[in-house]
Amino acid sequence: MMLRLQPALNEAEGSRRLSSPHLVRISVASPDAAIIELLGFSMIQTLFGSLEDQKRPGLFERMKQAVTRTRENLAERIDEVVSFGKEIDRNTLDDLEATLIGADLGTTTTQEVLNKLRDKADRKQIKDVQELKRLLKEELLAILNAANTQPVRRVDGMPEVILVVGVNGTGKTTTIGKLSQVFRSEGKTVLLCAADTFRAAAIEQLEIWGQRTGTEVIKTKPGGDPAAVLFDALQAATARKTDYVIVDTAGRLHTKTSLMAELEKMRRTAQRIIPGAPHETLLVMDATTGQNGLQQARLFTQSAGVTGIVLTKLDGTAKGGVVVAISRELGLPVRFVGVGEKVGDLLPFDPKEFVDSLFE
Ligand SMILES: Nc1nc2c(ncn2[C@@H]2O[C@H](COP(=O)(O)OP(=O)(O)OP(=O)(O)O)[C@@H](O)[C@H]2O)c(=O)[nH]1
Ligand SMILES: [Mg+2]
Repeated sequence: MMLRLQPALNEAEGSRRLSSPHLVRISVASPDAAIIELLGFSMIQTLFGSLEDQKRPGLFERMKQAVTRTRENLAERIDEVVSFGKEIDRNTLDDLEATLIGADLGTTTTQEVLNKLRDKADRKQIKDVQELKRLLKEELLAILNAANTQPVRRVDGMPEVILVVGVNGTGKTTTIGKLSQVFRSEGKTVLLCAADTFRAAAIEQLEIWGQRTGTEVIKTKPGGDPAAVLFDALQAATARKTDYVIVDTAGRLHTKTSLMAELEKMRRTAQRIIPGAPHETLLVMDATTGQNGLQQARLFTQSAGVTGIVLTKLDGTAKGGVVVAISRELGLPVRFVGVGEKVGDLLPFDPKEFVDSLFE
């Protein structure tokens, strides 16, 4: 039996990926297993997902893995600061300050959290280090839950438009590739729009992600008008009743004013073609840049109508506490986190799961 395998279609995230359609011959060797001979290599795969898939840890485990260094930096330091069995008073909490700042919670957020804890310590409500951690988790969770803007609801039958913005190098294009994979694996249709026309390489990079995830890319010539290519993409998406359009944008800050004007023009264009668009404007932030990244992010939140955050490179940092600082200081929810460079390395952000993963 010969089959054509479409890359990435109906694949659970992170499973074996093919970069282009492959002809395969399947001979069923047992009721639930098939030997798949791919041109060039062969592998054994069950009919209902690869062996690799079955071994994949759940989302919580993946989050835990991604924040390993942050956890070491936070929860384990707390154990060092607060000796076992010792009653927690104001002085102990003063020692905690450096730990929280070290995990990149930021000074404002750290002070806010510590003030709440000091009140409790004064009333002798923190018996031991376990209690302290539980209260700290509660405070962090409350901050994360307070930021809960929702995307604009799409009109039925019209595409949902997601504009992806952020400083260059933060991971916009990579995130778009991963996001496309998430939607495609849910059976949705997606169009990518290459509106970062400033660098020729930017368009090519998006096209590679398009091939990887089996998603069409609407593009123009390098140097073309980003709003014009957005116009084309939205017209195509409307005609085809595509579920999602994800728009890549440029991120250079040295042309800050023109970049913001460019984004504004794109928003107006989107609005003219699709009611409510862009429904979601995701600001991509690099977790490794910590508080500096937060400063730069403010420029976008002030003028680009951001509705949610994607925090990338959480896998490479001990300062994952910046998630809390972002939510608190930008007042915006983190929607996804990037935990690696591969197509399956995007996790939906769940505040409770995140806080638990920092302490368990
Ligand atoms: N470890 C890790 N690396 C990531 C993650 N997300 C993106 N990267 C890497 O970060 C680098 C920059 O990513 P891009 O997607 O090109 O960033 P960009 O924002 O589109 O950059 P410009 O187009 O220059 O504005 C690449 O090497 C990515 O592989 C992540 O979650 N974890
Ligand atoms: Mg890019």
